[in-house]
Amino acid sequence: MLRRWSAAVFGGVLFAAALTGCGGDDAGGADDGKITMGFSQVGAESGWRTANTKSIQEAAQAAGVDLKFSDAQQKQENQISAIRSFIAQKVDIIAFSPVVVSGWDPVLQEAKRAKIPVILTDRAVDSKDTSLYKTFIGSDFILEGKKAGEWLVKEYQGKSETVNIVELQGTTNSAPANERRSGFADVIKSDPKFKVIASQDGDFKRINGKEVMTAFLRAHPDIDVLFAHNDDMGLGAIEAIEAAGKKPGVDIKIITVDAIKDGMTALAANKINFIVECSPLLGPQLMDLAKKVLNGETIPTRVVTEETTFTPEQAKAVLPERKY
Ligand code: GYE
Repeated sequence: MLRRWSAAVFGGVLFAAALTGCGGDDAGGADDGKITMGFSQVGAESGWRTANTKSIQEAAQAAGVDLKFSDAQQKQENQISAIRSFIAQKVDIIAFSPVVVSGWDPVLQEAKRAKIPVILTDRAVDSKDTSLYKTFIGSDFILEGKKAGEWLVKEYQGKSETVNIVELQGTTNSAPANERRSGFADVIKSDPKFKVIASQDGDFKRINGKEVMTAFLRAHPDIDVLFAHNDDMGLGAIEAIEAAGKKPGVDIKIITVDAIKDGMTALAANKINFIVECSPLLGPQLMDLAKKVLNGETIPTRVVTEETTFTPEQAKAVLPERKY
């Protein structure tokens, strides 16, 4: 806990000096000069999430930040109670990755009243009042969806037959599911040959990807393309496709998002055709911005992660050095 006020007695005179611009009056927590950050993570639903958690924990340690980490198991109510508990503990700063976009205003107002600054990481909220958080660090999910769509348009250039697409969506009402879906739809609508014949929630999990794809395959014998909102759902779908006696990447072309090691391995093996990168390594930037906020420095209200895309050849080239 950082002390907001420090009192010192010099020659019988009492001075009170403001040390930092950090929020929250001092109470509870040790006066060890350390920043205390409460972090509410979405869960452990995917390889991306595991890498993101590791990045945040390692960066906190490297930055000397005392991290109170809480896993919400993909439930908004767990995130809300974690944030309330961080407020009660009078942490210096709260960071969280909101599982869904809506329903955050009341708890964010509570943090604001307690003068505890909030940073959004990875996923956005739909709050109209942007004074409820200091900044939002993470990817441009619309752009990711567009990149997926652009690859498809190029892949089927010059062909006129209908392209039947199925979509495995991330968690319903989460920023990445909403935005990857709309970015993709925006690009493919330019050509009526592209038809999304089924689109369903797979909750960003491998097991759900397998289940939903199994149902898709039963209902639609003529699937040409799968767009999965993350690698894990795509990897689950590959199992379903193989179980149905089809060749992933050949009979059904597959596009995914994230570029975690398992996804890149499947890409290099030509079971996935294209991956749009989404970087989970947000920890160092988060710690840096948290320090700046607590020092009263002005920071950008949006920090966008830089990302690329991968073909099978590119995956082969980078796989040996891929850390996550
Ligand atoms: O793509 C997915 C994870 O919010 C960007 O969440 C993140 C997404 C990521 O479960 O794998």
